[in-house]
Amino acid sequence: MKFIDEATVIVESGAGGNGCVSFRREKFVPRGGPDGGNGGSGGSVFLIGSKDLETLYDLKVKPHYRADRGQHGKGKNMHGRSGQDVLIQTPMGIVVQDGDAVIGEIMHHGEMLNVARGGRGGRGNAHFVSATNRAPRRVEPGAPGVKRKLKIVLKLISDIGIVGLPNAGKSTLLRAMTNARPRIGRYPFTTLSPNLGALRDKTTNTSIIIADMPGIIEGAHRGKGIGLQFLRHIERTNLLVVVIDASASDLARQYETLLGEFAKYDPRLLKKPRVVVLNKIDLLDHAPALDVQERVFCVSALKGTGVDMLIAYLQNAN
Ligand SMILES: Nc1nc2c(ncn2[C@@H]2O[C@H](COP(=O)(O)OP(=O)(O)OP(=O)(O)O)[C@@H](O)[C@H]2O)c(=O)[nH]1
Ligand SMILES: [Mg+2]
Repeated sequence: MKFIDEATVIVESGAGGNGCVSFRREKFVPRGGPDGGNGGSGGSVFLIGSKDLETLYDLKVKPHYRADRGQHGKGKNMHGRSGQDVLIQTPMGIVVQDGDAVIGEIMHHGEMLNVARGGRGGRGNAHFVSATNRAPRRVEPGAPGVKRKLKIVLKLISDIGIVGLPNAGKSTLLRAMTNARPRIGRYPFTTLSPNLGALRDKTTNTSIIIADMPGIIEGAHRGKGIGLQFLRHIERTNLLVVVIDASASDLARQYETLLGEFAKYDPRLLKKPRVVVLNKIDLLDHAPALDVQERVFCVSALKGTGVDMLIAYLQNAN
């Protein structure tokens, strides 16, 4: 299925039903009192988090949602039926915006967010009886529903993000560390959308979720390549694993290019803890060197060399 991480949906809540003007009419009760019921409230539209969904694909193909209106109140003190709510299932880890304003997030399974509140039902004339007015003709109309255009953005929830230039061996590293089986290729941009893998810790019986990102190239922050649209997914990670192809030339420049893109996209990314992985050491006959402040691991994701040490570090860091 296509990985869709952004969708626009139009949601519309139902209007409330009108209150009713009515007076009791019975054969031997000449002037029965007012008995107009209240209108029912309009249905609301809710988003609800589901652990079974991974993309916004469903919202992309069905972007319109509308809840029913409330029924009008009736005589004999009958209140109108409320309109049914509409529940839209979404993946977890979404941010919901109306224009530029963030109106909420859904982070957990079953978490609900009311994105279009149903209109209140109007009160019927029975409600307005008072000592001075025993036969009110006053009623309220139902409140209108609201219509909103929402932008929904999916940000993967992962603990660790693997980032790097194209072809550095990010997916191979994810494969070496987790149960995930992402595609691996000798050419750049093999990975077109993030791959998630779980790194299980058998002693504590917990998992760390690791996301392997598409390659980032110079100019990504301006939309070059495909890395940019996925940079936001790493906003939420606790730690970045920066993979560098140690068999290529100029490791320092690879590293600077990446950090430069982070800085231009969102400087907060640079504040995240990170480690550097010099990959493909099986192709070298000398130990690679990169002079940086961060912790550096030399590995061969393909052969598995050095991967255990990296795993131990990540498990302790999380
Ligand atoms: N010799 C060697 N080759 C490796 C190693 N890790 C990855 N490769 C190779 O490098 C190429 C790219 O690997 P990928 O894991 O697809 O790289 P990536 O960083 O995910 O690439 P994109 O998704 O395109 O950005 C493949 O041909 C891999 O087999 C390694 O440790 N040693
Ligand atoms: Mg890849």
